[in-house]
Amino acid sequence: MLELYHFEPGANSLKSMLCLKEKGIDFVSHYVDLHEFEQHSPEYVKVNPNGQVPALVHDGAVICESTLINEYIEDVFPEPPLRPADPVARAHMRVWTKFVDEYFCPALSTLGWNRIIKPMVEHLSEEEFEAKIARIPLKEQRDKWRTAASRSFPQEQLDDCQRRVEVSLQRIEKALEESQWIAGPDYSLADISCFSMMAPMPMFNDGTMNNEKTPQCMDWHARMMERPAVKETFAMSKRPMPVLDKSA
Ligand SMILES: N[C@@H](CCC(=O)N[C@@H](CS)C(=O)NCC(=O)O)C(=O)O
Repeated sequence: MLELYHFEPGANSLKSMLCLKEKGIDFVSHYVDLHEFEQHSPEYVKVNPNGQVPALVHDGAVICESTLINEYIEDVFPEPPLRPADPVARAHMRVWTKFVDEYFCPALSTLGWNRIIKPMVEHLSEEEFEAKIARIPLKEQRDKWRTAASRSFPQEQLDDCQRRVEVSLQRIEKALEESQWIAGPDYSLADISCFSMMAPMPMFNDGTMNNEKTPQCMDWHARMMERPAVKETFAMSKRPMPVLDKSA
């Protein structure tokens, strides 16, 4: 049996949901509501000791880390292939997924947290907030929650994150000028990783991703949105997109 613990089809949850859907694999969906802090519940921390989504459980074996979940899914369910067969092309594809995990996603995440977390926690009393923080297993995450809740990321750090997002988009734009999909002629886990970060970006309307600045990304995004697996994954959404506070 295959079970996926995930939140909305966005970011790292989207990455693994999309991989399963592309392969047509049935899975038991466990919705972990980040707005209710369910990822930090003692029951969920037993599944993923980092207190983060997604997590895959296959016949009792737990796999964490979205990119590694996708590699595992590909190993166990190789059809249809989402990795190039050629070892060099496969290595290049993995450079993309590593780039997303280490460079693109952390920058985007800091910008997102700066906007989203404060409205999520401001109804809590100080005691309630502290009780939520105390359940977070990783110190780094406790620190990030506190900083985001008080919107105290230094402006310099936010500017640098925005710069990194733009560098990421330019790099993806260039790749798409050279081939139909991000890691070459075939659709792969590289497209899934990048799209998981970029899916809502055209809607932000903040000048980062649009027809003038990133036409290839926009064309690729439209092609992604037409994929049946993408449509099925978004149909699993339970909440409307959070309203972004553009002033933050
Ligand atoms: N490296 C991890 C990152 C997972 C991650 O950051 N998940 C976010 C959602 S996209 C999360 O659970 N955030 C809630 C929290 O940290 O409290 C992966 O790729 O799976």
